[in-house]
Amino acid sequence: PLDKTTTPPCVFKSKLPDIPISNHLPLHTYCFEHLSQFSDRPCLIIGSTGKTYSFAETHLISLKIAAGLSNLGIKKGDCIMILLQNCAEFVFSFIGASMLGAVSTTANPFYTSAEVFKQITASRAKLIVTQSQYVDKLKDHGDQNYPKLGDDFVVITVDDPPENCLHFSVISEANENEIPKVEIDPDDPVALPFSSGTTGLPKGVVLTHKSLITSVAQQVDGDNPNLYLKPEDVVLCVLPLFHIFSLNSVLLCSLRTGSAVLLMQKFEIGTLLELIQRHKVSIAAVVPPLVLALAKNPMVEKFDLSSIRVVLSGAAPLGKELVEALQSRIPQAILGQGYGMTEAGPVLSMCLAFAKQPFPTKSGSCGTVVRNAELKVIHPETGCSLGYNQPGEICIRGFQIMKGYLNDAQATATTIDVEGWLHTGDIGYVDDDDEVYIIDRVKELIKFKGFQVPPAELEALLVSHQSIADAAVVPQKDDVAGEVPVAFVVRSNGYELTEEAVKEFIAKQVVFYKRLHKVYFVHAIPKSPSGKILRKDLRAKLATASPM
Ligand code: 4UV
Repeated sequence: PLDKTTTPPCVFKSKLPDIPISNHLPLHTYCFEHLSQFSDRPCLIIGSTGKTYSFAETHLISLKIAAGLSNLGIKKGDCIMILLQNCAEFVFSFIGASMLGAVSTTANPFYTSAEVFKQITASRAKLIVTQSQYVDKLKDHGDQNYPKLGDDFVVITVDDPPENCLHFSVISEANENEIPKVEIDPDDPVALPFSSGTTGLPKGVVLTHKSLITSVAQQVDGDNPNLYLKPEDVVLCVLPLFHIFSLNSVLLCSLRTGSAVLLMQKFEIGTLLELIQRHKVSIAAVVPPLVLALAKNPMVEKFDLSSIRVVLSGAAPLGKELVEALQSRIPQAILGQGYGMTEAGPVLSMCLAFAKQPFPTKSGSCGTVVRNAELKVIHPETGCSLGYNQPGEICIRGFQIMKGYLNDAQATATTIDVEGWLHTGDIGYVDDDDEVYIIDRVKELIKFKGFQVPPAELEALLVSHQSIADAAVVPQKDDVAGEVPVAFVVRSNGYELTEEAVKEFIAKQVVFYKRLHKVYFVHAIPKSPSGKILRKDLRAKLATASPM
């Protein structure tokens, strides 16, 4: 290996030139900067009803929300939680909070009560926007340590409010002229998604106005945008907005470019195909399991998908064969990938075939590093920067990356080094054509259909069981989900414990995609001298026929 101290880093850049980026603005001002050019065009289309909100309406309702949130005592710097499936109220709440200088933390409404409370506690959310069916999860059920509905946070529901909750109209019908004047600094936080990053438990990822504007601009701004979106485009929003992929690359990018966002609450293949055909969806942001469905499901043949011009897949590795299978069904479309990580703001690289003046690209690549950013690949052990075609850990630098983890200076310092490089925990390389390929992950993270499954969270739950002495959770390859979590468990002496009992113990406490798919009982968990679980050894064991 090269000597890090004497070798200058090999830095990869986009093939697109850097551009000036208006990242001194507040996020909402930037997103709606060109509003007057398309104010009457559709901004949000509700898939289930066909109801449409124009850009002017979306902007006005968001202003009202800002005033309404302020009336309820939300101030600059406060945090609200959005606990919703995709819907117009999600968008209004996020933008409204931004207009007040407040921060939105987004969470999966399918989370268990314990999972939601961890995030409410960590983010200190003062107000939660949700649906009545999830309100039960927001009750403390006798746990003294939990923040209290009513005392510590207000709950607003988008449908009929249960007892002690308010209806969304309380904020959406406020007077937009009553928004207090706020000064927003580009370095103020605006979004707080949670991610476990390279190690440990989920942590709040502080994304500022500057970071999100930079990321959106890297994708859709400039004379030759990397991701060319037009006001005539209809962008599919079936991926959940509580995840940064959909929030950033679907919603915020579309608001900026004047494209319509077609909101779908959940994925169901028949409904999806019908909506693509009816609304002439032109841009589809997807994850690999959705590519699988579109490529293989026989129903696809019955629908007209000729409107699709771009399919952007991300959040997990996408196989070449799958790309070819889908390409044969939608020959007119450009299929490519984006590579993102919540902490990276999130986009690191994007397919250059999506550009206004496209570049030739190869299937299997995750695109080229976005403009106005630097990417390097380092040797995982020595930290030396590597050249073309040499695999190593991918690092990224630029104004788009997170400010840091919320209240966790130590985790921040291990992820962003003193020179400002964010270390992804992904292993990949850059080929001769500047295309990025991800081939492995050195971090703990497991990805089930693109959803994060943090092993540390499941391990903590496992060892809280009285019959479990030690445990480790690692990914196992799966054809449909990509990866599924499986556990190695050491029973406490003298206790009978079945695989079913362990699975059930976990299933009760976590959202569906964190459930264990297999439990292997072992005598000890392999650890390094410093006590770190040797995950590589366990993954290697899994790859053999009998992991025991
Ligand atoms: O933190 P996270 O859940 O974040 C994401 C974000 C993904 C994207 C993708 C395209 C976009 O345009 C966008 O805005 C956001 O997934 O998980 C981060 C980890 O997921 C893996 C990789 O291990 C990241 O560190 N991952 C993400 N994209 C890809 C991927 C990909 N295209 N190929 C392989 N792995």
